[in-house]
This record gives sequence, structure tokens and C-alpha cells, in this order.
Amino acid sequence: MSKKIVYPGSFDPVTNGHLDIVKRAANIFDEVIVSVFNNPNKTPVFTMEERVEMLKNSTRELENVKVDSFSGLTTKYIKSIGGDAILRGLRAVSDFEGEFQMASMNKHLDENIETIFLMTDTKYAFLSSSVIKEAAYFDGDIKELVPNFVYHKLRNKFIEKN
Ligand code: COD
Repeated sequence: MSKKIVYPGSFDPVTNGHLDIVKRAANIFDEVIVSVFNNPNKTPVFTMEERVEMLKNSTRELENVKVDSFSGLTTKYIKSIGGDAILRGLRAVSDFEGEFQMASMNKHLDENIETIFLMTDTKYAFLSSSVIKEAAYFDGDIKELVPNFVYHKLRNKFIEKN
């Protein structure tokens, strides 16, 4: 039976660390859905449309990867699209506590949906959307850390507009 795994996140913006997780999952699962959470309590730097556009552009060569967005509970969303499991990435020990709590809550909400973790590639272990945004804001060199399309979006948002 074909297996569909869902990678939910903020992706504000997608980094090479996220993409490494997506590519590795695409080699294991039949279908990977990268889905951007529409969080009414947070104001992201990039709009939902921009985050989806950046993900679509960055994953366009991966045939079994699709990009989507959702609101509400991750577990309900996954059930509604016929997904099998949640994909998450782990970097440092500090990720563990939050991820363990989230996975346990999701298991409580739907016992049929497992969370599967992939360890970061050590070369991306320090990467997060937050450090990328901060470095980009102060004109730091982040070219190697995000896809080219995202690099230009960040430049456009923070540097070329000022
Ligand atoms: N290497 C490897 N993995 C990485 C890297 C990296 N360099 N950077 C990030 N990651 C991983 C993160 O650890 C995470 O697993 C994933 O990529 C996405 O990261 P973010 O930061 O873009 O997304 P989050 O963590 O903000 O996403 C949170 C959710 C949207 C998944 C969460 O808030 C959620 O499920 N919301 C829906 C409401 C819900 O169902 N709540 C109940 C569950 S508690």
C-alpha cells in the first residue's frame, strides 16, 4: 500500500535544513506532502502565499513531493488528505523536548498517526528559519544555506527595499 507522509511546519522561510529532510523522506516514502501551517496567533515574515511559493520552487524537481497548506489541527488535516504519518526533523537535544511533547499530543489526538523523525545532516544542525532571517536582515552571507530563490526573496524583503 502506498504511504503518504506529511511534513508540517512554519517554513518561514524554507532552509536547506528543511529541504535535506524532505529529500531524504522522498527516498523512503511514496509521497511527501510539505504543508505550511496557517497560524492565526503568529505574524510570519513571509505570507502564506510566499512560503508556499518558496517551497514549490525549491521542491519542483522532486516528483513525489507536493506542497500544501492547512489550518487547525495537524492530525485532522492529515486524516482529511489520507496521510499516514507526520514527518519532523531533529537537530540538537534541545529540539527533543518540544518534539516529544508535540508527538505525544498528536498521538493522543489520533492514535493511528505516528510521528517519524529524521536526524539533521550535521552540516545543517545549526540552521533554523529564525537564524536565517536574523542574518539576512543584517546583510549576513546566507547564500549557501537557503535555495537561490529563497535567498533572493530574503534580499528583496530585507536589503533591497531599504
Ligand atoms: N535540520 C533538520 N530539521 C530541521 C532543521 C534543520 N536544520 N530546521 C528545522 N527543522 C525541522 C524542525 O525541527 C521541525 O521538525 C520542522 O523542520 C519544521 O520546522 P519549522 O520551524 O518550520 O516548523 P514548526 O516547528 O514551527 O511547526 C510547528 C507545527 C506547525 C507543526 C505545529 O505548530 C502544529 O502542528 N500546529 C498545528 C496545530 C496542532 O495540531 N497542534 C497540536 C500539536 S501540539
